[in-house]
Amino acid sequence: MFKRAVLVVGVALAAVSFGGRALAHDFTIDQRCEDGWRFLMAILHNDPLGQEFVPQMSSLDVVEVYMGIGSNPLSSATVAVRIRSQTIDGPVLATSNGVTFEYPSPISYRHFDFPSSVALIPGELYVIEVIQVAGTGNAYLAGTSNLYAPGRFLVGNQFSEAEDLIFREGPTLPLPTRTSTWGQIKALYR
Ligand SMILES: [Ca+2]
Repeated sequence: MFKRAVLVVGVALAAVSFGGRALAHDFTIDQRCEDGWRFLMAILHNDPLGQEFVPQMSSLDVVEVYMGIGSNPLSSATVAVRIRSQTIDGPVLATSNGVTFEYPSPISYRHFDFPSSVALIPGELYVIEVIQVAGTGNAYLAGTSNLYAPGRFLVGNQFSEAEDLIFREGPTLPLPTRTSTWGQIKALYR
């Protein structure tokens, strides 16, 4: 029991020390479009911006999008991700925690967590909408050619069959479970 209590305290301290920053963690990737970027799209000047996807799993906890922030050294941008049903103006099923990026934040996979697990119906169409909720920095999304067949890239209420955003999404990995025999437990206290 003591060992377990120490472990829990350690995790709590680690969480506090990261403050409000998004802490990337492992998750199971369900849908993905991964590539080097071929175009960049500033959120503030092109919204709404999104990407259709068709999950094969029944929930998601994480969306990662390939993005960065340019502009000037004094700028920052707070960005969040919405999950919508069917279309870019469809019902909002969930909104992720906001993540603030300070200049310079080079293009890389940026991690967005949701306050609670988002229930999805496998095979249905959903949209990842990326929004800039605060800051004047130029947060931009990175995309590529049409490498994700199940969905389209959405920009300014239009869609593109020729391009996709670079993204990945899925549920958090289940915690590994360990089975202990009574003999192993007794051995800890000898
Ligand atoms: Ca596509």
